[in-house]
Amino acid sequence: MTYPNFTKDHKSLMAKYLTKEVFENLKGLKTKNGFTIEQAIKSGIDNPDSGIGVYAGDEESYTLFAPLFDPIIEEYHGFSKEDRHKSNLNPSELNASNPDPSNRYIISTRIRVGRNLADFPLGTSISKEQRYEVEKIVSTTLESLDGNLEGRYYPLLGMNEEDRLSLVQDHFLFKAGDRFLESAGLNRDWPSGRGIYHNNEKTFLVWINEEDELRVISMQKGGNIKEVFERLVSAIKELEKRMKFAYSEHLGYITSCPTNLGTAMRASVHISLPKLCKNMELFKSITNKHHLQIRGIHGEHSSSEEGIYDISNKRRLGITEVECVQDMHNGITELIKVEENL
Ligand code: ADP
Ligand code: DAR
Repeated sequence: MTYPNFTKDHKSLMAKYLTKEVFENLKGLKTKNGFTIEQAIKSGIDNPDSGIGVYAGDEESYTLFAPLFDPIIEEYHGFSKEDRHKSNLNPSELNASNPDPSNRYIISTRIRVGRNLADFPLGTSISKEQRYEVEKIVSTTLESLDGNLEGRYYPLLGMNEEDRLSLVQDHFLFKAGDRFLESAGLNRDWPSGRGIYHNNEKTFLVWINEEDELRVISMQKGGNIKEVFERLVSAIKELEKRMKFAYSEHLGYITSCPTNLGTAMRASVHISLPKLCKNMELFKSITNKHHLQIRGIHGEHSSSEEGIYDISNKRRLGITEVECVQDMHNGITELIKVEENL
């Protein structure tokens, strides 16, 4: 492999930190799963508009290719190679009364974590057979759950296209064909080995084998952030009794994209801010202050519709799960206060 021919359009952190020297040091290396730097950076080369531009193939990638991953992790998370992640999944430490009890602004709340099985490579380098094994282990474990987590697994293979589109449109299911995931090798053999588990109320859901092997999701209408977090924590605790997830003292939960390391948590609301969205400078000054990210309502790389935005925590590594949700709650509380005073 020769040094990539970056153009002026390649603005990702990978393009910034993959100097010729770093490339020469890494280009001949392979992890025990055979994952190479060439595979890690392919998405960022194919998609110049990538923000990050790199994916790991396994936990070992983060140490073997550290000369590239470390500066990216430091810039995105403000987390140095000497830092150690910490976890706190105790909802009683969350100070989060409903910021919108009359449901004037918050349409829905969703908190998710990514997880990957400890004894398998990540989706970027997993084989078809291993992906099937992950699907079987996870779906069987989920279907053993009871109480408010009880539900059913729906494989994507063979799913009625109308049902699939309706689940995506209603924000329950991942979209298909993401070009960033495609280049990273995360869509190989699509749709086999992929699917969604959910309880009858669709307030507890798990995606299997999309960007990570599990995306564990708690969501509901309205702004009762604490209740959404409590349900997610009880689900995580049930799953951690039954499965071993890839975790490191330094990086926390291991994920395919470095932006999701640590808590692997994204706590978001879909919120309507019709006045504030006309003053994006003020809007962004508040989200920046609370380390929040603004997205469109159909997930990443989508646009907002009718002044409705997806607002979520940006920081995931080096802060705890409680702090991720607290970031989001505090920012949303201030956004609503400013919207009411406009
Ligand atoms: P992820 O949060 O898993 O990283 P995305 O940002 O792509 O992924 O969102 C995945 C799906 O979840 C999208 O359909 C998006 O509309 C939906 N979603 C995200 N946040 C919320 C929310 N607060 N309420 C309802 N749906 C949401
Ligand atoms: N394509 C990646 C996405 C980065 C963060 N989002 C994730 N992991 N879904 C990029 O470099 O933009």
